[in-house]
Amino acid sequence: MFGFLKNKSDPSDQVTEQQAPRPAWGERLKAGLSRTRDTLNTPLTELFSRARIDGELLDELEMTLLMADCGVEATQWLLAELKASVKRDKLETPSQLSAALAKGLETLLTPLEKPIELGAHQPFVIMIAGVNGAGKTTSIGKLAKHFQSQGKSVLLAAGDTFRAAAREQLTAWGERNGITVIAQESGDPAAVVFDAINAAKARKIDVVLADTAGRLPTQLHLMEEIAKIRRVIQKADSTGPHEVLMVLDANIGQNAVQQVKAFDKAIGVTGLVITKLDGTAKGGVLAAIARQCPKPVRFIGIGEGIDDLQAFRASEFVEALLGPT
Ligand SMILES: Nc1nc2c(ncn2[C@@H]2O[C@H](COP(=O)(O)OP(=O)(O)O)[C@@H](O)[C@H]2O)c(=O)[nH]1
Ligand SMILES: [Mg+2]
Repeated sequence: MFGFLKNKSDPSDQVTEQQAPRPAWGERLKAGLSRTRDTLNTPLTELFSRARIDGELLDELEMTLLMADCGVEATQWLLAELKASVKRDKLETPSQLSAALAKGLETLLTPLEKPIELGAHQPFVIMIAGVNGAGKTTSIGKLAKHFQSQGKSVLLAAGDTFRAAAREQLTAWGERNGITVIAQESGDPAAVVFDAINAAKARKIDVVLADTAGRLPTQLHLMEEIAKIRRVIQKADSTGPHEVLMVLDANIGQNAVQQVKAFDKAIGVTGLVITKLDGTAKGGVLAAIARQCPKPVRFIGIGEGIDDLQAFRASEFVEALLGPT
């Protein structure tokens, strides 16, 4: 259930790891986004091969964008851009619209492209939040490796104190990868995170990644608990947390907007990780986020492997979604 965090005695993992080198990120992104890509491209190919641009074509284009979970607001925005572009650039054939759509989507998504910048603080404290199963713990493992590869030292706070198994798994994984994991038998996640920040200060660690248990925005006591974790981080380091990273499973589509708003209200979300873009047809949710709850998309996840999480780049994303095969 944990992908690379799985118990290493599972031989299937090791076999795949030792096989032929994996394709480059761009290729894997395209493959990962294939379900959203198909949802868009099958109708778009037909639309863009028509003889002329008319109202019917634009209506069908609208439906197609909605099917990929772009949401009403982003879809209206994209259509308005396209209509303006038809006039301004004197587009005549539907095939010319194709490039205009890609350009519009890139314009929409580019403001979300704001990579995380460490360095201003040491330790740089990153608090992770989200609902159960969104991919928080897995993403923490991937992020730890990502920061290590940039020469940063990393410490993990096992702040999901609800599941003992999760804590043990994280600790074992940390040991194998030379990453300190601060965990406690006690049930108080705020105390774990407080200890972790102090340990990181004492050891001059660059980045603290604080895991938290999953919770729904409707579980008010749990939302209050996570707000408390944030306050305790601030007590341990008055400049922190330096990033409040919300992890979202792309499969929830439009629900992402309400979730981001609710977590933002409770803990002040500063960045997003969108996981499981592989295997969902709802990749358009990034467009909805761009219009309805714009927060920097720091990373996107396209699989369970340790290197299946990378920084979000709008042009690369649009190319993988709408570019030639
Ligand atoms: N396909 C796919 N699975 C993922 C991705 N990220 C996480 N997962 C899987 O989602 C499941 C839940 O992840 P976990 O990190 O335990 O979620 P948490 O409850 O938020 O900590 C695990 O099986 C992960 O391997 C992703 O980008 N793609
Ligand atoms: Mg977890």
